[in-house]
Amino acid sequence: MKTNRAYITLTNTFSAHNYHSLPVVLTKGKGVWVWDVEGNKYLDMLSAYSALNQGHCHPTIIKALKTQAQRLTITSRAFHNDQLALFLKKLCTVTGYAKALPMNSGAEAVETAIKVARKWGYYKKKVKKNCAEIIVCKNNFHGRTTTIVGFSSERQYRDGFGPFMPGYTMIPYNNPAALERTINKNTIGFLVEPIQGEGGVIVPNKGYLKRCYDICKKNRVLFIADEIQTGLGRTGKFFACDYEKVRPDIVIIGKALSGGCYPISAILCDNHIMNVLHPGDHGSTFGGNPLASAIGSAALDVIIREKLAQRAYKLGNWFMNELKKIESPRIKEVRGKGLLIGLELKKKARKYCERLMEYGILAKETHETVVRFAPPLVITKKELQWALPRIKKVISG
Ligand code: IF1
Repeated sequence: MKTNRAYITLTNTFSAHNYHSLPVVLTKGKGVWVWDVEGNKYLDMLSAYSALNQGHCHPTIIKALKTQAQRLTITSRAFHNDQLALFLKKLCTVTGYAKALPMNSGAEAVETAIKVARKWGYYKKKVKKNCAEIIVCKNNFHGRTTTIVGFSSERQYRDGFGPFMPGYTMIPYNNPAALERTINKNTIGFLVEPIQGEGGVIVPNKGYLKRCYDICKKNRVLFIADEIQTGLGRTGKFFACDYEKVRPDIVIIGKALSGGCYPISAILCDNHIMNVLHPGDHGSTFGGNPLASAIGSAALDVIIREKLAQRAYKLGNWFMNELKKIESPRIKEVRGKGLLIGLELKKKARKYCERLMEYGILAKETHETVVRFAPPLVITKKELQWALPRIKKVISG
């Protein structure tokens, strides 16, 4: 049997050094638990950045995967397949949108939303050719393509990757007045995360999304919500925008849309927007393939059948309150919604994540000082109760 160390050395030899992973090599997962190659067991409190809302290897999703994998995996969109329609119908029925466009990664879905919004801007809003502008927020995270990092405010994400795409204007997050001030006749969209995940689990003021939405409506600007991390139950509602009864013009989803079993993403919008696309305008070899569609269908079933949003709401509120009770001069703030929780420390969080690992809890720091707690939504109160004293010990010990 190889050790964690042996695999890590091998990875360092053959992999690009674009990650600073915690020193653990996982080999098996079930529900909220994972095991490393040396047989140690851990509680997964990261959930692959919310891709695993349904937990590791959910039997319903794995069954759909196996069944479909033996029948038909991909046709390309040159031909139809018998799984896509059912998946998209389910997705549209559950979310209340008229149409969905499937892609693979989150970043690709963000790019798709940008393309659809721009085309809507030129053909419907009649913005002058090549002048469309999209407003984004400071401290955003929408993915890693050259277009997307071009409108990031994080120096490391941009450095060395220019030149960048024009057509983006950055405003501060959580500031509706800035949005109102910045919109001009060429503005076609406002792209926003309902809660900034990578930004450090930043929860905007109550009413922020609604006010921004109203400003967008007034100015005929598309309100585009990146719910890739916050959507599909994570924050205690199906979409985080539901808290403010905001129905975005375009919703972007990914991650848990497959329950972590396959890269599946999508954008959702109504006909008057989606219909700007015509054959040949956009596509993807793997997007909407039958294997992905069968998996996506099953992953949605699990979210609904197991009431994962409601679970996240109840357990998240309880767990966050428990975390707030921890008395330690090291803690700056505990914040979040549902089971997307950030514990901000006054110093660097990496060391604490390493210590949590020693206590059997996997969590990952974000923005240097924030420990993110985002376990699979299938977690039980008992399992959270198991984690609490360990977290307390690491944070205050
Ligand atoms: C990595 C972070 C989380 C996202 C939102 C789009 C995407 C993401 C709101 C792109 C992706 C991932 C990327 C992943 C780590 C993870 C992450 F720490 F980097 F920021 F979740 F918080 N919109 N977030 O959160 O989706 O193309 O990756 O499928 O290692 O870069 P993708």
